[in-house]
Amino acid sequence: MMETSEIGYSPNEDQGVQAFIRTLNSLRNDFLQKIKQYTECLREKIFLISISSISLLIVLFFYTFAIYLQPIIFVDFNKHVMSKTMLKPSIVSSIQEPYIYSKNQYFNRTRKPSENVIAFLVASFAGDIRRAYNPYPKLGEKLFQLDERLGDNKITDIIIFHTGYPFRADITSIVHTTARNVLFVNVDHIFYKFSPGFDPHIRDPTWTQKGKWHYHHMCYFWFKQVFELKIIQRYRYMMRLDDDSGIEGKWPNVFEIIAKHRAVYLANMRIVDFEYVLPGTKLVRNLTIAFIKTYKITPQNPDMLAEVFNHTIETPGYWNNLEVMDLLFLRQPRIAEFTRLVDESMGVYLYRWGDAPLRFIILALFANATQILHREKLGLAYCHPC
Ligand SMILES: Nc1nc2c(ncn2[C@@H]2O[C@H](COP(=O)(O)OP(=O)(O)O)[C@@H](O)[C@H]2O)c(=O)[nH]1
Ligand SMILES: [Mg+2]
Repeated sequence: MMETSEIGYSPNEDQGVQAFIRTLNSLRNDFLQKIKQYTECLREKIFLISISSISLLIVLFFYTFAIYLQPIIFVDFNKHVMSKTMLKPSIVSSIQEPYIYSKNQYFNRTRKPSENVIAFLVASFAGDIRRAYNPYPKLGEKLFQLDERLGDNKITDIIIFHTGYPFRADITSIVHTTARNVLFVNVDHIFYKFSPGFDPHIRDPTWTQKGKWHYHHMCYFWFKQVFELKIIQRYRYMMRLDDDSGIEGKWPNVFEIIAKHRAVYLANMRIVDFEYVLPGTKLVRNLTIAFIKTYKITPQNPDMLAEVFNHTIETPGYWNNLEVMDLLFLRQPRIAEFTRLVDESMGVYLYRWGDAPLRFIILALFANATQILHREKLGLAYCHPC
């Protein structure tokens, strides 16, 4: 038998093996070359993907902070203005006010809320104010007058914001007085709050009515807190009427008039707060300037704004014991920012900045002349005190 190894030494086969090895080598080189190219290509891709991801993360990071962080202005009243950032507060509460009682509940019926609302604020006969009185009998008269005098077909809901609680007899009397739905909304959980950082013990107010800080709480309520209540989010226009104010003669449906004119506010007559009566009133000007500069606001009503700055001792306002407001307009973010700034300055409690001059400034900044209707020009009569 022949040995296999002997056959392998034929010269032809040797050449074949070498050719085979060459092919193998060239295949290996090709393969390595391709792997190298592929790795380089992959490295480039990974590099690009990393760059894109990092950019995306950076964009996301700043976007998130743009939403949650924003400038806050510190106004020291020596006219020094600084900017800083802090968390944005939520304007619209998602928590229903804890104690609400409605005429619908009283009669055990359901009825949809109206489009607009008429709101009162009253204290209860509780003795927590210097001259405690029962506001409900007089309020009943006002509601009766509204049914008689306001041409809205008696469909607009009434909200009575109250501290303390009406007695059962007061509720019964009110719900039988008017054809409208009435909601009694207790506001004890917010009414007695102060601007953050304000210390009510160590300071005395520049103005007192009813109780040490009661008037300030009232201003704070109508300037800021009322717009944060969940119950008013369902309404478009809100008429505010104080319990010592009333409409006289026949009034048309003012809500419809505002809507028709695309207005945002029905103003009562103009009044002024005097610096010598309320020291610190005019400091609101520094805050307004700081706000305009920081937020690059173009005032919509320059003439009106000039009125805020043109008098040495007077700060103007519309006497808002009667007013009709577009709630959508007043809840816009820029106005919420202004409100936040006023809150942080503590001006309502330090200097008794009233809700009337503050509202006037907001209107001067954000509403043009055609968006403000005037009660007197519409020939609508009213009384206060009455
Ligand atoms: N719950 C409550 N309501 C108040 C208080 N002070 C004023 N109000 C209400 O806020 C509205 C305006 O008050 P008012 O004393 O007439 O203010 P003025 O006309 O600016 O002097 C009225 O409807 C009052 O019933 C208070 O301390 N507590
Ligand atoms: Mg009054």
